[in-house]
Amino acid sequence: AKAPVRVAVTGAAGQIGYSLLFRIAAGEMLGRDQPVILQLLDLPQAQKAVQGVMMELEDCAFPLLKEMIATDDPNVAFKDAQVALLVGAKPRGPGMERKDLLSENAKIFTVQGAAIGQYADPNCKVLVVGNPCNTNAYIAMKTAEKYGRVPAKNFTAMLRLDHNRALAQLAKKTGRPVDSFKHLAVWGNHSPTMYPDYRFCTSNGESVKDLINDEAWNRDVFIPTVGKRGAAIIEARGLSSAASAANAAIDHVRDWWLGSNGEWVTMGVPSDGSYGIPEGIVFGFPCVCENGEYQIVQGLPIDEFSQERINKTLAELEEERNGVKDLLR
Ligand code: NAX
Repeated sequence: AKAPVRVAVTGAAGQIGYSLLFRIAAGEMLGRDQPVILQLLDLPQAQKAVQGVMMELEDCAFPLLKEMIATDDPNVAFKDAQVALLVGAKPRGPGMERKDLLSENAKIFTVQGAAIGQYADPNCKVLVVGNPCNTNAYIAMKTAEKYGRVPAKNFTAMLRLDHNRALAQLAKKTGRPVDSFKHLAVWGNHSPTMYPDYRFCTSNGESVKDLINDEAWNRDVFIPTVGKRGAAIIEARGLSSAASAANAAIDHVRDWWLGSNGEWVTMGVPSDGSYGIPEGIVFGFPCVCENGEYQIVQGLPIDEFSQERINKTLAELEEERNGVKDLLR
């Protein structure tokens, strides 16, 4: 039997946590033959709720769930973790400016980045879900870097929900099954500036761009619908996306861990300079995963329209990075 993998999850008492933990314990993330140990982090005031979630996990009698711990100490939660899902974050409160949100979260992600950098498994794969996820991942990466153990490339942010949302819109538009689409990309920040890009997308070998053949729909319907989907869910549900976010987190880590079988998946990863994105900026790129590593898909032509979109989402990320510069000294 395989040795259990330690999976740290932060924000374990939150709504995404409630959709996520049961699926991890059921083997949907790391494989149906992979035992797991859950290391759950949440704030002191949420510990009682975490205990409740653990009681329910216990009551599922999952064969793969070997052990669980709950803690409010990041150094304990990330100890020897091979996968870390950073879901917990400070939500934007009433009257809070974007820059307050950034700096409040910067504090959380410097602490957690330091804990990962010192105590996690040196190959720990980190996925940041908590918003603003690209910049939070950047902060955790930069902080962890100081300890020289966990490589910068292991710090990723979740663009997969945007990728899945884009797939769903394409399926609706064309009437084709969602799993017929290959080679979709979402570039940039997990924010309304992201650029979902179906120029390279195929369905059963046919060009989706040719099938749709409607640039106005791309510009005026598709891109804004995907970009504003999070807000539309809040408007309808009175709560932000949770089950679909948990599902995307499972997809992201599963493909990274087990491989994407040659298929493109969107991941927010620290740029290596690809497509002119400055090194280190955590940016949504089309990636292919194999043997536990991701590679950014190279050599895609970027036309003028796409370059404008990429520049816009990049400018936002550079502004976010500048906003937290002083905290990273
Ligand atoms: P909830 O407010 O339901 O839960 C958050 C949990 O995190 C709470 O239990 C809270 O006590 C905990 N927490 C807060 N600060 C913490 C810290 N420093 N350490 C450990 N735990 C901490 O939020 P939920 O709906 O679960 O969303 C979590 C995060 O995901 C939010 O930041 C949200 O914006 C973000 N999202 C990101 C998405 C993406 O695609 N990247 C989509 C969904 C979601 O909006």
